[in-house]
Amino acid sequence: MTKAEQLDTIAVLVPADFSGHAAERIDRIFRQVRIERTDPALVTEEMRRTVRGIASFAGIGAAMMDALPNLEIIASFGVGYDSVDVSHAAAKDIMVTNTPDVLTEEVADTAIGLLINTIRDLPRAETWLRDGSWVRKGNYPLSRLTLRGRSVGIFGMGRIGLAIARRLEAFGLPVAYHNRRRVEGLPYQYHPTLKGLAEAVDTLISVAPGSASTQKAVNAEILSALGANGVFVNIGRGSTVDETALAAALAGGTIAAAGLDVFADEPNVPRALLDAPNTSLLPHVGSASEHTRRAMADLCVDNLVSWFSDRRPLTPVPETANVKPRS
Ligand code: NAP
Ligand code: 8YV
Repeated sequence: MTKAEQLDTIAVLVPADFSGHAAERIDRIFRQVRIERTDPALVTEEMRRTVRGIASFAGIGAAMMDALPNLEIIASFGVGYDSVDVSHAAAKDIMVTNTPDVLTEEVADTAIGLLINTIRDLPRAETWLRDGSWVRKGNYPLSRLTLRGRSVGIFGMGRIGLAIARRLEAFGLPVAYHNRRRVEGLPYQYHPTLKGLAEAVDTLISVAPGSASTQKAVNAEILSALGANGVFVNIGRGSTVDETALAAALAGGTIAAAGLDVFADEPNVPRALLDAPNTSLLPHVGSASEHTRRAMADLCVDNLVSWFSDRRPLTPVPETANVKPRS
């Protein structure tokens, strides 16, 4: 029997909202089982008996894992896996994989675009042209803020943080960062606390993962430390920000502007952030090009193929890296 014939007997559960390319590949290689959403109440007896893998955009909680006793692997679509209960997965010997590296440069490009949009007001300038204001009212007002002379702090100097830092270097801007651990060999100033970083810079870019340790880390104190000329950009996770404190800081002039690609309760964006004249907002499009989403889809599926054919994952998350295959 060939590997492909063996793989096509393996049931892989795919919730409805998923990448078309990944779903097509799963359908060709495995026995794909579709489900409307990741709700344990929708798990049938047949799924319970047969499903050994999940491929998903959406979060997978403990109850979903418990509903599938033969589940061996969750192939999560995306590098951030805060919506997967990885400690429960590790406790149940379920492998979790993510999609690092293949999206790093795309997300760093988006972060830089969002930074410039926020500081130079380019989306509103384009609206000015398109709605005829240029003809009727003349030139668009000069931007109050500039990237020139800024110093940038990166909260989360990992793969994407480093790709952002390299771009900023080419812009001639000094870069500093905060992680829990200093990264050896980097030419950027390390700050052991986020507050220390915010005090030292006027532009803070967050690309930190969502987790208990980063929950609302960017709060009123951090924004106040950034100062009145401060610009905050978030391309990491909305959960890392106290959005109420951010809206107040923007309204009261504690900081000058914010650019946000991610929000605490997506797709719902707080009214105060939507209405603020000093925000630039994107609907979580950091990695959202066809090119990069295809590469993420391939890595997501390749993890399933590698697990079920060679019994090893390609890109396990650290929390489940030691999970062993069941046979
Ligand atoms: P990564 O390489 O794992 O980098 C994460 C960095 O954050 C690490 O350097 C880590 O360093 C630091 N960190 C983690 N917890 C921290 C804490 N409590 N305090 C301070 N620093 C902390 O991950 P990546 O590939 O760069 O991705 C980063 C995140 O970007 C993802 O998790 C995801 O949430 C987000 N993302 C967003 C989009 C989008 O579309 N907007 C796209 C892709 C990724 P230490 O462990 O030393 O603290
Ligand atoms: C995707 C992301 O939007 O990789 C991540 O962590 O946030 C984004 O690339 C998301 O994963 C799609 O589900």
